[in-house]
Amino acid sequence: MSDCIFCRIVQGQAPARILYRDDEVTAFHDLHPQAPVHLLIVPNRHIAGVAEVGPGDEPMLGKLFIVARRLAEEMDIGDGYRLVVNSGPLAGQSVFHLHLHLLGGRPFRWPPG
Ligand code: DGP
Repeated sequence: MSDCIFCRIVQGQAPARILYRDDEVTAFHDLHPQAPVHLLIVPNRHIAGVAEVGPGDEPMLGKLFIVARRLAEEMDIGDGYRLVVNSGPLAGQSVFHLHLHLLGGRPFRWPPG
């Protein structure tokens, strides 16, 4: 989708600090980091969010987690990190292209705000 910022990043049409890319997913630094490490892992194909995932998406969804785990180790935060998916505006989703936040490098509280 040409008006989707994450599609534009995936397609190399918008700048981002990309850390990982394959034929299914792309990972890059969040523009507004909420922790010393704050990465976003996104499917290359446009999917607006969790509400749109369905049968057939299992490999891609699994890949998001495998890439997150690998990047957490590479970023030296493997001892403790948080994975977040905001689904819908009420939960704070602001970019409507599915993404997994990988946050680390500081302690996190529970419950989240
Ligand atoms: P969410 O609120 O869960 O939809 O998270 C969207 C995240 O995307 C938010 O942490 C900020 C980040 N973000 C928004 N626009 C850009 C952008 O143009 N580039 C990058 N790298 N991150 C962005």
